[in-house]
Amino acid sequence: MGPQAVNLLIVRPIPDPYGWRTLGLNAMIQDLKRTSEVVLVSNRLPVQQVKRGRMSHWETSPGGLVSALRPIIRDLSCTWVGWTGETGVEIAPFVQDGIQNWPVPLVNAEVRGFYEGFSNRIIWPLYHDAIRQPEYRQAWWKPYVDVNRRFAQAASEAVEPGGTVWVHDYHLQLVPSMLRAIRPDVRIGFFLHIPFPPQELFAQLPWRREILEGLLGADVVGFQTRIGAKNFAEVARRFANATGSDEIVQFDERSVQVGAFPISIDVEQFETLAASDDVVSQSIEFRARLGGARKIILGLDRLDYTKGIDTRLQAFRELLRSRRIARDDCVFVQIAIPSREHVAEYKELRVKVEGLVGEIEGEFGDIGRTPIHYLHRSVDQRELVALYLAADVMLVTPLRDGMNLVAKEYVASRLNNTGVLVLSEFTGAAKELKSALLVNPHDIGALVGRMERALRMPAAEQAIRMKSLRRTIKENDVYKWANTFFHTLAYART
Ligand code: ADQ
Repeated sequence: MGPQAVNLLIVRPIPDPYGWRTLGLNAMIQDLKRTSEVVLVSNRLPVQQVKRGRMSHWETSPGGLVSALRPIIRDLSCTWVGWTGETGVEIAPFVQDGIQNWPVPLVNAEVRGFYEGFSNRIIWPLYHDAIRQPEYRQAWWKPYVDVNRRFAQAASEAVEPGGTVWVHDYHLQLVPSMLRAIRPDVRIGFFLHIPFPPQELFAQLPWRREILEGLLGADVVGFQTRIGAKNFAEVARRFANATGSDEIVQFDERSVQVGAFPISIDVEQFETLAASDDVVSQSIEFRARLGGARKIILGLDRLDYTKGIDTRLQAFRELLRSRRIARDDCVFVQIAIPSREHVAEYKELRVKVEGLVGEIEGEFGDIGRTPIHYLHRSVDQRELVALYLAADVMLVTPLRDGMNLVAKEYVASRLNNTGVLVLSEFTGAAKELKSALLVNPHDIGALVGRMERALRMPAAEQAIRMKSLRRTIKENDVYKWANTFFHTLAYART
């Protein structure tokens, strides 16, 4: 997946959301677009732009979705529709690693209304149990509709007659019905990566009927868990006049198949990395740098209030205060990847987390020895696996999470069946990874107890649990996930 030259890159400022259409470049761009049998649509494209001086090129972003889909789409003509992450620039479609990338332009005002506003301050908190109060601001609805329409339009131009379009995630819930209105000939799938909330919460959404009608434009609507699928079917019947069962919902004289498709990871890829010499030696070095015999507890997340990083830190402080584990016997490493830094709740969370880290250091640190290491940055994949190998205990304690891939990545990396996964009951992953030490992350006392138990767990029990976890993830890797979804979509009764 090395860098490749861009086929054509046109980057120029655009004066307004639609102004680019008048720039006179449209005819040239049209010539370069080819239609595809399969079109994937997600908020972000699977590529990132790497700039060196005045030159720039695209690289495929590391990530489960691209690697999961590549074997399936390899022999098909495939297009990916999405935003590049840059505003105010127009970029023509280009091919990278055999996939045609079809950029959808956004301007700053849209990023504020569609992305930071409607998607991340209404849908994200509401769908995660409303653990932060959603801000139902009317002004964010229009940009959400407008941007969804632009994505639907792009998908409709990209797909071949009778082709398949797979739409991803909460930013694009209106795309299925908008696309169906333009292209009734295509098969449309939708997959939600985050939880779908129960009726009592979803009912709050001022645009609940419109969102449901948007999703019901798909032939298959997929969720991470059975409960998410059931919640959706219930609200579709209650608020959108749909009928039918939890599995086949009837709407607008069509059948919509609803189901659970728990996402996973490329298990083999993690196993290969975990067995490679450089990763193993880096993990040994991490261990030595962290204090040799000390047990290592690891947390690794996007810095997001759903991930329970603050309560996890409070629990670690309680554990040290209680002296149930001596401060010299363990060390906590928290890696937090920066995320949505323009959104107020995320700024507040950073202040809170960094405050707690400081308090723990102040209370339990010593000259030359700290009980906690906190990194506010991303790590590359080899470093990531080296950390998983070094960690005796992995703490995955979100207050709510659609799936949580970190838990699966840790398990995939533990080739020698050692290590303990402490996993929140409120993750999708907990439905599958039943041999983990499950915990209610809202209960700090329970978290403290689980941490202690994990740190003291005998090797024999670790091995039994880890073997069972590894069996589970090997049976359902990301290839199976993508295959199952495509298969369901291909055979859906419509
Ligand atoms: P996320 O909320 O981003 O995903 P998660 O499933 O844990 O959560 O995936 C995070 C990914 O980022 C993992 O692959 C992890 O390795 C990586 N990562 C995290 N911190 C990192 C760091 N500091 N440096 C480098 N990499 C880091 C959303 C939903 C989840 C759902 C996924 C997939 O919120 O519930 O599991 O999509 O559907």
